[in-house]
Amino acid sequence: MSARAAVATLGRAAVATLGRCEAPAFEEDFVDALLAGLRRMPKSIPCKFFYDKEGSLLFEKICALPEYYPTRVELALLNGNADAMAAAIGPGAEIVEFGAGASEKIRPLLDALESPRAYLPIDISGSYLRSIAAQLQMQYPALVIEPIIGDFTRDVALPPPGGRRVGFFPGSTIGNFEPVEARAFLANAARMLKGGGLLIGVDLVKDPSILHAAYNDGAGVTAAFNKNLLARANREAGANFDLDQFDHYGFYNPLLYRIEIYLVSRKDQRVTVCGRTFGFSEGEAIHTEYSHKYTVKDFRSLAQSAGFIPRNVWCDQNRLFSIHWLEAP
Ligand code: AVJ
Repeated sequence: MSARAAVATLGRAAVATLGRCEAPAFEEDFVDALLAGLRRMPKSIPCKFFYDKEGSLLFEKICALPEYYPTRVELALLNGNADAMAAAIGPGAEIVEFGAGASEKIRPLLDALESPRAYLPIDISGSYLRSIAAQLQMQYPALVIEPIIGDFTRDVALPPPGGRRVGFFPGSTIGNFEPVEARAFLANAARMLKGGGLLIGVDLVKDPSILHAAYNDGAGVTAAFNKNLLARANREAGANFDLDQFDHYGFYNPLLYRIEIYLVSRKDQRVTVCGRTFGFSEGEAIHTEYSHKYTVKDFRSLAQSAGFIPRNVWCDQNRLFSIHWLEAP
């Protein structure tokens, strides 16, 4: 039963106390996922819920942090190799971006591509996406821009293709999936992009201390980004998390090639979410994110096993980050 259905069956009095659980369609998703995740053992909250308005702004701050190299290095790769990437993609492509965010990274490509047919940014953050798309349209008046509000980790309804369809999936967001899920996502993308391909950014395996610093910045922005999940629960799910009683904890697990991120309870405590009480023991963790890292070789074989033909790879000199061009046969 969904949280909203539960509220409906509890009747008037309950609705008054659970008022904030009566959320519009997109937040209802969050409330349901939050309740389900807190009932699980270990407790967890899916990382896609980081990106409400506050979270999207905090993520933009992360991208500007000295310790967080992925955004800077990937943008430099896109700027420095846009012509070669555009040549690989070919003329008349219809570009679909998965999780477009601020749509910053598509710009060097849009400038280099030969007569792109359309740009379809998909993002979960609706109002943000609309304003970004409107801004981009003013700068690219001739380009067909069709923003699609949706969750690309599920099936998104796309309009029928207007030509060769090419996916753009920067940021190493693929790293949020566990490898089995990453392969399923890629296999689905390969079907959807048949006859075209996928340009995808992938963060690389490297010295664990560099990875550790990237997710434990000195200014505490990553901690605030992580804790925003609890702040969001307070805003949208009638929760009463005390943000000072949870700590951000992130580390690199070198056996599984991934950053693991948690919120750890500082004490035994009870928290109310949407009228239900959840107990947290001292030291108990809520899992909030994985960020998997790959070697170039391992990512190419993953892509191949999902039905792509791996073609070009672009890497920076320090081998911090990679961008792969995968053909979808
Ligand atoms: C947007 C998923 C690529 O995994 O590096 C940054 C998210 N989390 N700092 C990443 C994130 C903490 C980011 N991705």
